[in-house]
Amino acid sequence: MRIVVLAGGIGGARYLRGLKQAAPEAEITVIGNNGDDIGLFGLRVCPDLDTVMYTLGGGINEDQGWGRRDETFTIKEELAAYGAGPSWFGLGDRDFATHIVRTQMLDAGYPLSAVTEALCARWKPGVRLIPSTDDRLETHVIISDADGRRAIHFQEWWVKMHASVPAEAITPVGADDAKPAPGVLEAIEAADVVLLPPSNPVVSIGTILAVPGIRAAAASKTVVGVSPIIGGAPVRGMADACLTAIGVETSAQAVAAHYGPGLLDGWLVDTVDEGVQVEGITVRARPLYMTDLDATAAIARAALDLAAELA
Ligand code: FO1
Repeated sequence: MRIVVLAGGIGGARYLRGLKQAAPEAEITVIGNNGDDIGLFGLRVCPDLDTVMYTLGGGINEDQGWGRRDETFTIKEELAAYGAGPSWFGLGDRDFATHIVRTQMLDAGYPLSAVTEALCARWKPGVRLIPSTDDRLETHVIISDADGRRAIHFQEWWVKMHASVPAEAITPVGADDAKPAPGVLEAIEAADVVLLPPSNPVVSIGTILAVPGIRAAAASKTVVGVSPIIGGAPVRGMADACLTAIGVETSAQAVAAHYGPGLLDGWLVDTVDEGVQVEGITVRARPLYMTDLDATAAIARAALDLAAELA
């Protein structure tokens, strides 16, 4: 079976671990979000691609859900001693090596998709990981605060401000002109099913879908999603702040309606949301907390079962 997954960071990566257990024989292609990518200290940092790669490759800091385990922060401390910012983004020493290799390869002319493949040769995530695009794509957030109305990088809003200032708009800068990375559309065309994990529907999956061609390709397939919202609240992260910014209510029903029946065929909601209905989309209620690997594999299996029914 060929499965394509559109994945953000922590939620996507953990879901993928369950999917690998649920479908060990499947050929899984992961299309990763680039909207969180940021240039720091002259280096290209791709948090969501790295979170998937480290999680599936056994190198993730399990408590945080991002960054490397057994990490040290000597470089960060040394940079701070020079007053070289930003200090609010925690890059560890081991993680720095990934960004150095990535940046060296990008500077040598390799596209991000080839660089990601090279990094994965070390981590062996057991899936094919492709960025949504090789073109520059970054999510920016429009805010108004004491410094006036301005656009800031998504990571500044998310990590530095903890989304405490309301987002007036969230924009995937560069998306309109971006082309899907090589292999993205081909993988979707060849897929038996496209899965949407419980990733952020705005800044993760929404940004992948904003790359021209990806949404249309996925829409022609059987698509099953897992709600990131349980009982009216995000399971983790600050998806509610992102949904509010685009005028979507924080509910399992509203997120499915936002994706729309043109894209989604099936939608898994948690048992507390049993009874939710969305026009044109088949909804099933299952326990959706990814408490451990077996629980996560059961969620992935439920998505595949629903897809098989709807195909
Ligand atoms: N998230 C934080 O909350 N604080 C950090 O300092 C931080 C550093 C960081 C470094 C590398 C990396 O790959 C991810 C990192 N993240 C950090 C997570 C990341 O900012 C976001 O959670 C994701 O981009 C959202 O998917």
